[in-house]
Amino acid sequence: MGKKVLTIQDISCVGQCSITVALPVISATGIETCVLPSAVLSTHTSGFSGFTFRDLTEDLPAINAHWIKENLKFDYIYTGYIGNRQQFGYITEIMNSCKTKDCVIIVDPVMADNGRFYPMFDFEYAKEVANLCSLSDIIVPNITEAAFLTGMEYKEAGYGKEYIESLIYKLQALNGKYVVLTGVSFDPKYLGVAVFDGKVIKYYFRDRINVNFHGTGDVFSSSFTGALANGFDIFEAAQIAADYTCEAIMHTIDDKGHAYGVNFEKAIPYLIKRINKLQ
Ligand code: PXL
Repeated sequence: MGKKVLTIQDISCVGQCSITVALPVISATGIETCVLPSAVLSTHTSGFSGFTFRDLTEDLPAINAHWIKENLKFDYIYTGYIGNRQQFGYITEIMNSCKTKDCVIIVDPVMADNGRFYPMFDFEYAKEVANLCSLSDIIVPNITEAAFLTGMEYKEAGYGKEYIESLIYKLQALNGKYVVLTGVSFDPKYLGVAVFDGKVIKYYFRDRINVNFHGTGDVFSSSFTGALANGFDIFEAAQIAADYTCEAIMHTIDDKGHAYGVNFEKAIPYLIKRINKLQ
């Protein structure tokens, strides 16, 4: 039977993030993708004001009970934006009841960027996210999230390997397994990822594209999950995800007024070629 991914995050109706990215991107890699929406928002919460927020916490126990009855299991469980502290207990139950024996759990601890929490989140919320990370096989944070999860200082720039590697070792203390840290930059000209496979830390850098778009973390984590589910190892999957995210950004820089997300759709043919080793 083919591999199945379950992704748990919100539906932001408009905004090119969370499920509206994860579902098309992972599906495009040829992997069956199931969704568990944590909430439905009219837009995402960064750069829009007055968004609606329908919390779906109450639906989770019944969904879990049904999946248990149907004996539904997932080979990969990938979590992103959750949005409500009460949900973490239910999500843990769902993970425990719906994972296959070899299930890979990928936690993107979506809660912050550029040194700040997203609206509605704080260090109490971060504690719940840290608990969820402890159940994961792979944690995929940006540097702000890594700092908030570990209690280390957030540094925007001017740091060296020592800072990045102590963030990584502290994160790895949470799950005892693997860490993929995004947004790493030792030289302003380059931006990349640091990947810890439990043995060594490897880096992959691309030329920095000097524009800031929302939603690139979700594009990265979704394509990373898709690549892993296609049998690439954690470092190869991180390289594919970084390259795909750059392609998506490249398709967005000339699209004026489109800072709320990236045109990841235009780069899907590139992702498919990479997954099939045609490029
Ligand atoms: O891209 C992460 C994300 C996902 N979902 C919602 C968000 C954000 C980031 O702000 O607001 C609702």
